[in-house]
Amino acid sequence: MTEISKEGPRVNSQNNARSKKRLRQNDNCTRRKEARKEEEEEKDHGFPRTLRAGNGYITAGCLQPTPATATEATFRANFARDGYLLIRGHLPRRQVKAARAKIVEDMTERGFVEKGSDDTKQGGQARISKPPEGCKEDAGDSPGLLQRQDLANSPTVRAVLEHPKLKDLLQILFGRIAAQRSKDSENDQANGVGQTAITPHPYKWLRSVPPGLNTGPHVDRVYFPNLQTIWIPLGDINTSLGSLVLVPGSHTSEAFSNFHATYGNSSVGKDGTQSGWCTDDVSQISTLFKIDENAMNWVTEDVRMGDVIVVDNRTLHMSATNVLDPPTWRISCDTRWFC
Ligand SMILES: O=C(O)CCC(=O)C(=O)O
Repeated sequence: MTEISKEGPRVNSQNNARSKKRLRQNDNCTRRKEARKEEEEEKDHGFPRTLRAGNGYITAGCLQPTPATATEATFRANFARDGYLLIRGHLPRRQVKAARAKIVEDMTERGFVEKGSDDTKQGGQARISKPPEGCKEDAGDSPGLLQRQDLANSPTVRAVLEHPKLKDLLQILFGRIAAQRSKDSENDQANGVGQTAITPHPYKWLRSVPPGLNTGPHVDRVYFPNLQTIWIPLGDINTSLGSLVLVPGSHTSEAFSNFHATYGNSSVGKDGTQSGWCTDDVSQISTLFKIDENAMNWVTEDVRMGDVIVVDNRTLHMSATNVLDPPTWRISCDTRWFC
């Protein structure tokens, strides 16, 4: 009796402990599964996506960021392999927000942004207050930021566009080449061995892109053979607002040899806005330049203030058309650098 009464509770407590353990294991397993699912979703987050690009549509995969904590060797290796580097949070977000606020304040004063729509802290965006009908990015009926070098060079904005961390990054990617060039050049010898000529181009391609517009497919080399580009989102820009889209590996891939020997080797204009696109019809690129369809892998990503994308000047890229509703300005800047 005693045995039973003693044994009974012991068996029960063992059973309880076992079932609690099982529950805990189940819980852990469910949590692990959920975490894995979240990770998967985070990895894919809606990619591939169908995006409008000018007159056509493309299917785009996901641009792969290189962690800001990666080694210099990894930065160089990824850039050499892919022809781009996306680095999240490379610039202080607070500073980029301040630059954006300065630009949006100017646009609001001039009646281009709906007052109060751009509270970035609340996830707001610069809503368009003037109809963007037929509005050209650089014309009189738009904020014409490309012509606003005064704004680009205002201390708050310039602090971002010429942030020392941008130069540091280019130093990692191009420093050795620049140092070699400097060593080779008699004129630059005075700078001393190891000094480099990495300097920002004084002109800033500050853009306010209205709905319906994008930048067509091109490589920067045809405009600027001696410059390299760092594209800086001056707002949180998702693919619907018109983020940068590019083809990884297109800078060196054998599949693009005809493209580089023809279009890529031309010198098409200096304004860097519209002229010089390799075509107006994205669906025609592979046919026009005899590029294997399998090599035409467009990728893009939602980017945030603080992120930067370095683009090799031979990499095929464009921006997605701004299709965000309600109508919103996409604000960004291409900075160019002598490297
Ligand atoms: O922001 C854009 O629309 C295009 C940027 C671009 O093509 C570049 O930076 O070279």
